[in-house]
Amino acid sequence: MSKENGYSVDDIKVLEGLEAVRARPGMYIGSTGSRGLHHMLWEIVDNAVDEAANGFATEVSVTINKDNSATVEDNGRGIPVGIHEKLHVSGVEVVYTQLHAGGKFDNDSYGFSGGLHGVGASVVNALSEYVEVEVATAGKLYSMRFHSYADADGKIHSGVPEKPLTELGRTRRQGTKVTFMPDSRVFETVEFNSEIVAKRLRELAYLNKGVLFRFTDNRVKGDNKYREYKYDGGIVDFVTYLNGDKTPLYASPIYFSGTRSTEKGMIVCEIAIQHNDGYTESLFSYVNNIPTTEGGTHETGFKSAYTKVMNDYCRKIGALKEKDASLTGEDFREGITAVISLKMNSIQFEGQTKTRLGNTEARTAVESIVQEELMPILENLKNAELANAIADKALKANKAREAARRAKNMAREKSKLENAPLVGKLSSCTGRDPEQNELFIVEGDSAGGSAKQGRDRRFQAILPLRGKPLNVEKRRIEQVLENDECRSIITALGTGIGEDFELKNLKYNKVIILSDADQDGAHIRALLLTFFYRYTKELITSGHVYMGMPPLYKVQKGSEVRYAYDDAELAKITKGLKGYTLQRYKGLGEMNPEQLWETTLNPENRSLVRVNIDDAAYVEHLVTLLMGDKVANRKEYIMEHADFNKVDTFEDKVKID
Ligand code: 28G
Repeated sequence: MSKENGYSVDDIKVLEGLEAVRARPGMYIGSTGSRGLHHMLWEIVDNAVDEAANGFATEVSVTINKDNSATVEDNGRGIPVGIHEKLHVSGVEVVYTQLHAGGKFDNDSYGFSGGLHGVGASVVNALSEYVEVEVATAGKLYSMRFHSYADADGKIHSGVPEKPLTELGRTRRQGTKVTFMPDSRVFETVEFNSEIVAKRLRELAYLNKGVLFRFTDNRVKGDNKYREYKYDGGIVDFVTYLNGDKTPLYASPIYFSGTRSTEKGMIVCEIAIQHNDGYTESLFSYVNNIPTTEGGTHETGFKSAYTKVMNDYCRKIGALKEKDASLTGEDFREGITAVISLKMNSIQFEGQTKTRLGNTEARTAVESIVQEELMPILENLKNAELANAIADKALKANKAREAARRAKNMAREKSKLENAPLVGKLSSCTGRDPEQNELFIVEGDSAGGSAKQGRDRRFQAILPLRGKPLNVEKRRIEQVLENDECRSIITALGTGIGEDFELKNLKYNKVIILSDADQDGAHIRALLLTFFYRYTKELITSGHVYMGMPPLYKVQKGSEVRYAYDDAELAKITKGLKGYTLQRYKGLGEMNPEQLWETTLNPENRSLVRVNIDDAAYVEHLVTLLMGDKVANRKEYIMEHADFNKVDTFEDKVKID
């Protein structure tokens, strides 16, 4: 291959580099599952977004093609087509074959708008069956193709140029277009999920104001295949959207930004804030467009400076008197919806999922930007209404908490809870190994009864729920603790909730929600997930929460019984089958204990869906949509998604068992 296309010397090293990616894909893209597959797409999209962030492109288009390959296009300058001085190959080839030092998942330097793009392109090339790159620049169109193939010995050569960059002719376009086919020898799945792609593109559109993102899914027929996202208000629009189903306390979000130069380079910070009349804190932070779900120094900096500025303001307007104690950060963040977006160099990620920012210079920079920018906004007479609404809300929050006394009460309440005998609801299992044990939270007493009889009591515990669990969205923690259904869940889990949550005390490896496949069941599921999301988030992020999938149909012919979990499966089972009876299950209660065991409880046959918070912003939105004030919205949503089992709201559609 080297001789054939005139490549030899320099390339050998390059190819070895790409083969290292093949050998350990996880190091470079995190995993070879659905996440890793999508990461490939994000790598290419990032390059296009960088080009836009640098001010050279205004549009980024993503297309999922019929054959599951993906095409990304931008209208930027185009990857350089000139010959590289030292490597003697085109810029395109350099970008797609030179492995940047270290993998993204084992080192900590991500670029920031400053020309680092191309970092992940070679990784994508290494893990693709083929990559086609088209560059339109200075009136000319160029193209180049790379492929991965197995040689006679079965050895795989990755990301090999088929021939050098070729000039195809004249064009009036400008920019870069890349099509790649993820290699099915690498990935467990090669099917892109259009909801995941759409969500991410929408998020990128909010984070990169004014850039038009187009998304086409050519696997879909009809008018559903095309969407576009463009937000001229950037993160202000993002906050408005997040508050969309809530009642904001003032008309439009507060927005400010600033830059600080540090020893390690520039830090650019943008912040948008708007309070609503609820009690929860929704803070979403990003660094270089990457969500920092676990927070970090930038969030710490924001919180401390925000609390200080707000207290100063309250004193200035006399809402706090000299003798009054300052309000806490939590008081000021009750009902807050805020987005923080940072751009900086050499970012360091820490934490369990490597989504916490570690750079200390980010804390100082954000603190100083908030201190400098926020006070003038509050003091501007045009904003008096807004500033007073925030002060008022915090004072109320503080009062409601009744500071020390409430804290004491709560401590007492909690220890009561921990020692509370179980009031006959939970049927615990006999095994004492949390690793093996499973907790089923079952809708309704009758299904609960069947589950109790049908389960394997050695490792399966059953907690039946009477009626609907509390909607925790609109409650303070004290009320949650007073609610019987919530209390029995908390007691059963053993972890505690909120700030006291301790994953190591979890008594069950799997917490499985079992509800009917109808609207009521969907509602109960949403209520429970909201509860877990608000008070035991780590339970979800660490992958312990599942949804049980009861079958929808029973097909019986003579003594042979088969179960179908969806319509497709039913069609498969009944194809060519004659003289059978079909029963549609309307609820779990219709199954007897044996059937329930066989279809829903038995790890050998059942199918579980793991609940996963991939996109906290989206879940937040959805939880609000389903739980918040605006009942009309909620109805609409549920009606639209009558097939709630399949809505990928919280779940990754992975079959676990
Ligand atoms: C469509 C799919 C994804 C891209 C560019 C533009 C330039 C570039 C890309 O340069 C080499 C290394 C660091 C500067 C830069 C063009 C400067 C001048 C570019 C993309 C040179 C990479 N003219 N557009 N890479 N850098 N779009 N979209 O990949 O020093 S990648």
